[in-house]
Amino acid sequence: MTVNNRNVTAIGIGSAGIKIVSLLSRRSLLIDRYAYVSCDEGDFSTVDPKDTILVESPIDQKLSPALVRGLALNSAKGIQAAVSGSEVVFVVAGLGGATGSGLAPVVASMAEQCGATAVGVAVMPFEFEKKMKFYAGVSLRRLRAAAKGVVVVDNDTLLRSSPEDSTLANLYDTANKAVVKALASMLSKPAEGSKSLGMNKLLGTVIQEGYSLLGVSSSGADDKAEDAIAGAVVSLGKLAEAREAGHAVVSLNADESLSAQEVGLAVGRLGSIMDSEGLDVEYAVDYSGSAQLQVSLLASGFRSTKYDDYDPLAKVLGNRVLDDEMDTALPGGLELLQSCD
Ligand SMILES: Nc1nc2c(ncn2[C@@H]2O[C@H](COP(=O)(O)OP(=O)(O)OP(=O)(O)O)[C@@H](O)[C@H]2O)c(=O)[nH]1
Ligand SMILES: [Mg+2]
Repeated sequence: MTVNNRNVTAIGIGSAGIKIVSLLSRRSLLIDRYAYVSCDEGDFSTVDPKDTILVESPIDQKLSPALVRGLALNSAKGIQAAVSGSEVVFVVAGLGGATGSGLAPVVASMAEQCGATAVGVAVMPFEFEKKMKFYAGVSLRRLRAAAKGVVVVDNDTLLRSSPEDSTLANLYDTANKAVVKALASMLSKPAEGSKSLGMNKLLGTVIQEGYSLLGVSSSGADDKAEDAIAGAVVSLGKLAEAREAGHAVVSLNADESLSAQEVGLAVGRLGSIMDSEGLDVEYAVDYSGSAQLQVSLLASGFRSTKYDDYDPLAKVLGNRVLDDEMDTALPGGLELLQSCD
């Protein structure tokens, strides 16, 4: 039986996407099936081999997102089989490398062609990964065009301390824990004593005009609900104008020391903290945490973000493109090549 009667699939793509989805798969969430796609077999070391799809790539060529997009056509059948029958497909990737940036938009559009609602989860590079920004920006634009909605997660906003005193592996590890905690809190199954969000409210927030951004924060202060919510707003404020948000979901993970009244007041004040009058807010509370309250804030409706600058070509060209997409240049589109059974 599927949870929520939705038949939900999560697909991890590339090194970061696979790590994040494999961590999610160990939790009990509103996700029925998991799959993993990459050009690099090494990415599959922690997942069940039957859930993997290897996109074969030539050994003598440096991969680029464009090359990977082309190579994905050879794996179309496998990708379609992974998404077929799904009502919702979450496509999770770190953007900025070749594999995730190339494959995420293709997998999202294949999922849509197979009748699913595709929702991207795009992890954006750390500020110091400057070389990754251009591919990340271009891929985010493509992913937003291919999927119904995209949750953008910024690696920098996931860290509590500065990156200077840590190895890259540690940074990724910390960021993964934070993003998995946030996504799991929003995709949790209904449980006794907690207030879960449910797929409809989550998708209702993500599938809106403009960008959807995920911010996280925590607090152990006396007024921890308001303190942590304000902290999450500050983290989103580094990416976009908080006041542009029209919809938001907040999930709080704490222990029994968090009072219902405190939650009600803090959530009720979110609109004024974000300076967004009429902000539509949904929330979830889970008491399985600790005295240190963790808040995840997903807000949508942002017209522009810092990522617009990652892809300067898009600003110059507006809606025009330099060259047709291979798939749109075909007389009947991509469907002519492979149909979804
Ligand atoms: N949060 C998090 N981000 C990661 C991790 N690994 C890489 N990233 C980020 O994700 C983006 C893409 O990196 P990768 O996932 O390594 O790239 P890939 O998709 O495997 O592509 P190639 O290996 O270049 O073919 C980069 O901007 C990194 O900042 C990870 O484990 N966790
Ligand atoms: Mg990789």
